[in-house]
Amino acid sequence: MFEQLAELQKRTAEQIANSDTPEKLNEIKVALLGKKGELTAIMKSLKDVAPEDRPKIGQMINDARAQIEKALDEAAQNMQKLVMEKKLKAEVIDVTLPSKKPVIGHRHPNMIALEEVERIFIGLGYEITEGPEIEKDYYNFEALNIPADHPAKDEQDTFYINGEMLLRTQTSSTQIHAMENSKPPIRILAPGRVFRADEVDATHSPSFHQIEGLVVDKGITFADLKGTLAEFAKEMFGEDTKVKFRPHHFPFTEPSAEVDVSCFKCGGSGCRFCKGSGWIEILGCGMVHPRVLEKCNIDPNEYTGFAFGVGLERIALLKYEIDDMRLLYENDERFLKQF
Ligand code: 2U9
Repeated sequence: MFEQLAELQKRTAEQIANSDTPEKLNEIKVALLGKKGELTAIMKSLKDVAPEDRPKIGQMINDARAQIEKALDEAAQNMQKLVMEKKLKAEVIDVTLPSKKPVIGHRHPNMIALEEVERIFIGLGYEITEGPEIEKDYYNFEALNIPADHPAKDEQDTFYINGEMLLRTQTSSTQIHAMENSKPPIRILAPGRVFRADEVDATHSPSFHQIEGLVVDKGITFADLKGTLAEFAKEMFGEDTKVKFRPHHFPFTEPSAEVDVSCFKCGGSGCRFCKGSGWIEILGCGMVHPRVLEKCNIDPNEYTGFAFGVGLERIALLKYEIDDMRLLYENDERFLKQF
């Protein structure tokens, strides 16, 4: 028995020394101390030993078992230490290396242009108002004096959600809410996203942004509108910029006009930028139609108002000399960082 145990201890020590994974150590442990293990079998055979020899042999088996368990534990600990050392070496961090520079984003040309327009009108005493992108037909069309048979109401031009709700085609609905909820004097600027069922090309997109202005008070005339937009054009495009009003038609304003600014590239003499005409069309405007005031419970005999609308992308394209609107929607950092 003594020799058997000594041989077992020697063999196990060799096996432990040759193990290089925790799994192998576990295999050795099971083979010795498991239910059907070699040492377990020796312990079971103790009952066949003569009673007077049992304490001594029992002690020997227990010593051998303790020694093997200790050797297995030590080997496992060493192995863990080695694994940890290897891991730490592989993950060594050089704190003296320079860090990666974070990529800083850029303000979008739309945003730069919007903030510039807002700055100008805030300076003229306007408040910025925003409204919902999903609107009732009433706020987008009916309250703006756009009749049921108007071509803009066609499903080819407007995204309808159902019979009553739609994606707004202009931010004017925001101003209708403002007129319903407050009394004149009103002086507001309504920027926001609008939607039209347009195909994408260099100058069209199904979703773009508008900035609309509205002033309602006693004694507001077309002269106030002209003065306001002349001032805006000078601040936005340069002190020498002139404005030209051409008669136009909108259902929500009467009279209505389209406004050109003198070309800020050539000063009006004609160039590639203004297609030789010396003028660039930038916005639409007019005196708020009396029917629109009436629908908002504002007496058109007591109050008058003017309104204007401008496409934000159009301003950004002109001001930053961008020739394709699609560039404004791609968010390519190489494009954006130029502004
Ligand atoms: C109310 C009454 C009237 C806003 C106006 C325009 C003229 C106009 C276009 C510019 C380019 C739309 O983005 S665009 O395609 N807009 O020409 N907008 S007057 O008139 C209003 C607004 C609110 C209550």
